[in-house]
Amino acid sequence: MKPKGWGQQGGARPTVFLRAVAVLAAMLLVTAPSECRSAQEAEMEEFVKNGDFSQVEEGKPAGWVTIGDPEYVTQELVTADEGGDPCAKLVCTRCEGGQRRQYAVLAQVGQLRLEEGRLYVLACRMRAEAMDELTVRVSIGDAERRRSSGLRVDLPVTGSWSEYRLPFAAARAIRETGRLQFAIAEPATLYLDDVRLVAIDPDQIVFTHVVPPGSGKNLLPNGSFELGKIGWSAVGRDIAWGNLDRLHGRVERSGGADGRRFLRIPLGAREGPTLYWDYYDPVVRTLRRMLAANLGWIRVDPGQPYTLSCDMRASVPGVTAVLGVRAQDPRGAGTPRAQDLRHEVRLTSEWQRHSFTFRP
Ligand SMILES: [Ca+2]
Repeated sequence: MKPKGWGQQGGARPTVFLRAVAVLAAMLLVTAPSECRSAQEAEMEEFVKNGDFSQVEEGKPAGWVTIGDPEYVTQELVTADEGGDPCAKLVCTRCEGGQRRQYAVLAQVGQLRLEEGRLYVLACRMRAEAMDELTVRVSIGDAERRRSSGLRVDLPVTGSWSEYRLPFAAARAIRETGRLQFAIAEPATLYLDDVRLVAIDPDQIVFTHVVPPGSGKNLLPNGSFELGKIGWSAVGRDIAWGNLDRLHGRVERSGGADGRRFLRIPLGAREGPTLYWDYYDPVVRTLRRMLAANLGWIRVDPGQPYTLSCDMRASVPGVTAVLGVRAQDPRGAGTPRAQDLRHEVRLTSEWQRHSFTFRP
């Protein structure tokens, strides 16, 4: 989440105080598609041929091919045996840069049949050897028209087998010219197995990582920070990159507008949070805006009015803050209700109630 205007005005060194009975950034509507699972998924239609790589033709996986520019890429696809279980092994020994970034690609062409707007899950297992970037680009698209199906993601891989599960809504229909591909951009070895692409029924989706409803009217737990930082984060979900993977600032024990405690986020100059990041180039950057977001999705009724409100004040009058919610829809990104809703406010040095009414 990238809230706009959440930071300082001018060159002063303000401190933003945030006292939320609601929040600064709430995550709304039931679901993160990557966190959902369909009970009947296993019974759904399969679209990938020889996804378990049990069919072998002349030492190579049947139904699978390699794609790449031979001027820049040298690669070979074979069937490997991992403890009695056959899998695909893509060995890339040369991957040189041309005008464009070059890839060694393991692909299945012409088997897929996707309907526009329908929900699918692509699942597979992967591991890699001698890979520096530890990244595999997985995508489904129309190769002839060079258009994505809506699935195009860089997945982290390691030397050990990992399972992957990628729910997505098809952005367009995919027919005979469709291509499912796993691409690497360096000399390395990729192992792939148990590739499955199934259609899922939105009505069968069970959502997880949901905030359970409380006894009161407020849908946000610990909105007053009386329990400290419990239930809060910097980006609204658990992440494993950068040094700002948790809620910045501290919970003060007295002086709150509701109860005793409140969240204080220092921003600006030396007091501000610093992002350290090393992918690809080393970055040390003082941040001038910072987010406090609740953990977990909150179930809401689409189209109904909801109000996000909180008490805020700043050490310097005129500081801009933003109240916001992120809405998600079971059908995934790109649907009308999957959106970020923002409301910008100006703070004074006194506690003041700010509210934002919206219809998700
Ligand atoms: Ca297998």
